[in-house]
Amino acid sequence: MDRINVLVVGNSGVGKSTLIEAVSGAQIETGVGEASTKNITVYDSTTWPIRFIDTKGFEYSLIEQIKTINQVKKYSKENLTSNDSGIDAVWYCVEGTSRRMFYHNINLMNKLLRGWKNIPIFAVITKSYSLADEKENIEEVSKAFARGKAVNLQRIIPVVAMAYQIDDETIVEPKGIEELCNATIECAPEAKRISKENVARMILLQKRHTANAVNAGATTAAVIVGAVPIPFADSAILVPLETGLTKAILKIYNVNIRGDLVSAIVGSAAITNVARATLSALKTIPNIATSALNAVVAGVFVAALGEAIIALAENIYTGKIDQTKIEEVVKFVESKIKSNVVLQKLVRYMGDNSENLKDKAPKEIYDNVVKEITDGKKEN
Ligand SMILES: Nc1nc2c(ncn2[C@@H]2O[C@H](COP(=O)(O)OP(=O)(O)O)[C@@H](O)[C@H]2O)c(=O)[nH]1
Ligand SMILES: [Mg+2]
Repeated sequence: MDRINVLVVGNSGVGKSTLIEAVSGAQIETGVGEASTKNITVYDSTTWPIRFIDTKGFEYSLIEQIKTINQVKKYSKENLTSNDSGIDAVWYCVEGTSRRMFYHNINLMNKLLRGWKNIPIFAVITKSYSLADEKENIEEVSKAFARGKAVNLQRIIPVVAMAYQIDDETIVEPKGIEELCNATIECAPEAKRISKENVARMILLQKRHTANAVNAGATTAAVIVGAVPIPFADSAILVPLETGLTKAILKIYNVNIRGDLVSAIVGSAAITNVARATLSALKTIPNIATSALNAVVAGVFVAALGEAIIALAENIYTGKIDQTKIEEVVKFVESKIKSNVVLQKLVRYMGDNSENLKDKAPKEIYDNVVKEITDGKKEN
């Protein structure tokens, strides 16, 4: 099937680039001419049949806005042929935290895209961190469209493209991306040819991509938290982070979290003992500061937990594991963590390389360890 060409517009800073990067497999398309496309960046997703045209200059300067539109037109004419304009849909991005600007911004986008009649429009409310504001935001966007000239508005979708950390234990998990991509491909006439199985596969890949991004963020945080000079395995220092991470991943997979599921996992002695045992084994390694060892174990352990939770969530999502059987769930997570390659090979690797690693910062040691161990895995 041909790609669906989606033009992404909205003020600078609303989160257009973050949104596109949050789409699974979205990679910058190379070979797009330089000077004449300074205000646009093109991405193809390898998961979704979508090509994104990311734009700059949609605010303040009218000249930049017109330049951008002209670049889009030129690019479309030369590269996209699916219909007259080449553009199959537009994502209008407005920021969830600036409701007062909705009408002004939507009106502006309508004016700038006036040439493209009847093009399907998706209103994206970016940075929709506040659930309390969601309903009113949707209503206000809807009113803003009603007040202007009629356009082909398809859907209004609140989105969080990247996890947003409110406090130690509260992460606003990403949401809305697969809904937005799915609705977008559905509006294309060719969509009829995509099988249900393929759509389900895209959605699962998207969830996995989103969950991995959340895990990467939590892992970086764990390395920082772990570097404090308290032996973390003996304290509760990582619990808030692990709790937030576990909840966020389960939510991405629409798992309805039952009361004690998360605390049963995070508080499981069998699971905590894996981290503790790793840390004791590492204590015998010379050269590297205890705080750096703590930091690396914290990072590796949280990453392993995150990967285990992703595996768990996928199994629950696809109906292979029953989340109400808490004992079974905890056993599954425990076995996944124990079979984590990085965690298994960490002690040996650090021992063999302590001389090279000793002067590096914790995050650098962590990145090095993960890279070397996982590269080794591919060769074996
Ligand atoms: N945590 C979080 N930050 C976001 C999100 N969307 C945008 N941002 C932040 O907002 C800023 C502007 O985003 P960017 O994508 O560059 O906006 P653009 O100018 O429209 O492309 C960046 O610092 C982003 O990290 C989101 O969903 N979650
Ligand atoms: Mg940008």
